[in-house]
Amino acid sequence: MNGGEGTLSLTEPRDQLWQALDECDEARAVAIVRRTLHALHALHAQGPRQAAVVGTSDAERTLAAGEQVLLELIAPAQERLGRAWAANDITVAQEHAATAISERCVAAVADTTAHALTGPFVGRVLVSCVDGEWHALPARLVSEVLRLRGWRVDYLGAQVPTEHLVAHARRTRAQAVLLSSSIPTLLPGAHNAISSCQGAGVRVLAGGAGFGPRGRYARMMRAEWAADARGAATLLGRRPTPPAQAARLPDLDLPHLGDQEYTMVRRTKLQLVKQALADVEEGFPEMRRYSEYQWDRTVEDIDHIVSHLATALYVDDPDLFTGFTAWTADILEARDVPPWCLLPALDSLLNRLKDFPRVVGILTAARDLLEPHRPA
Ligand code: B12
Repeated sequence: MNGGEGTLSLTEPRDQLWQALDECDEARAVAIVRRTLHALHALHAQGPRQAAVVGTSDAERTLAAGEQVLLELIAPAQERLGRAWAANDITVAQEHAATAISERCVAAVADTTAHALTGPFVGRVLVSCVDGEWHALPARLVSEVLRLRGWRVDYLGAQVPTEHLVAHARRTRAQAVLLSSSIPTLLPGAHNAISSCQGAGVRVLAGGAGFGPRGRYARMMRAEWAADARGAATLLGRRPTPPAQAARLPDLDLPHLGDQEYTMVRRTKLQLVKQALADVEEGFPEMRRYSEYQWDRTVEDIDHIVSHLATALYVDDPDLFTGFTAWTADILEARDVPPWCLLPALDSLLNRLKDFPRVVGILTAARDLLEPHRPA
């Protein structure tokens, strides 16, 4: 495990943790986490170079080791889980079981480090997922790291309705709300949460993959953004930029919404999904023999396509949709479904929405990506 020069290579514990998750072995996973935490703590005690990085007291070394285990051992295991699911190497049930074990691992870090948290709180913040967001573990990791850094954290968990978030922020006089989102289709709701919190005078920091590469969409929505919990801790230590503003309508931040293309797609989503389903069925008569399960998945896929189209319009970024199309193509291919089968759904939407220039641009870019996959 010793990586030389007073550092600890986490490669081995990462592989061991992955094995334990893969075998649904909760006790072993928790033992690996505790063992790694103790090993890091012991290593941090070794020399002046380490002390310069993590602090001098035993408590500081415990907190630094805890943070490292959260972000450099448990988080990468979850990322690997995502890659394994996407590649169809594990089932949804295995992914659920592994995530539940990871939650226990996070709790073990909290228990093991609790004695080292002695000082007064630096301040109080809320950490919450946006409405509709089920990915609670990323927010949990952020919460635990901030706790280790001395913050009092109200962790609100998954899918928190905006009005309740704002009310809790007001009631607790939180210094900031940290919003987490992993999937981009929730961006319009996230924008509402950001502007509502800011309207109530509360600072907002956003994070998670849903806010786009380097937090592109968070910045559009005038939230501060950090790549991870360490970045969030650094930002919280600085004065807020930009200062909190009054609640505002979305098109103040996103003037392109004035063309109504987003509103139109959002409002007619149900009809668009229904029509696309009928068009796809016409192109693929074998769909009539689909089981109820296959049928439901197809409806879900088309619903996803329309939601991503609407979101790409919302943030005026065709890359959001092409990125989603490439991701879906990979997911389908890993399950032996040809990616070009997405084309009839895109064509149906193109046909129905041909008078909307931004829609046409977005769908055409996605079609261009899939066209080479179509059999000759
Ligand atoms: C576990 C999991 C689930 C679980 C979540 C359970 C739970 N308790 O969290 C369940 C089964 C519910 C789930 C559902 C879905 N999931 Co899922 N899921 C995952 C998985 C495997 C792990 C999530 C995780 O724990 N990540 C671990 C942390 C470390 O990663 P992180 O998100 O990058 O967070 C770090 C930073 O981004 C940052 N950060 C995060 N939030 C914040 C906030 C602030 C303020 C700051 C500063 C920083 C910050 O700090 C974190 C710690 O370092 C991911 C794969 C992945 N790569 O994340 C897929 C993944 C996120 N899921 C995905 C999908 C598609 C879905 C579903 C749509 C599937 C479906 N068809 O139903 C649904 C969506 C449900 C919903 N409405 O939210 C896709 C998203 C792809 C995309 N671009 O949209 C992913 C990437 C899988 C993949 N490989 O494709 N999922």
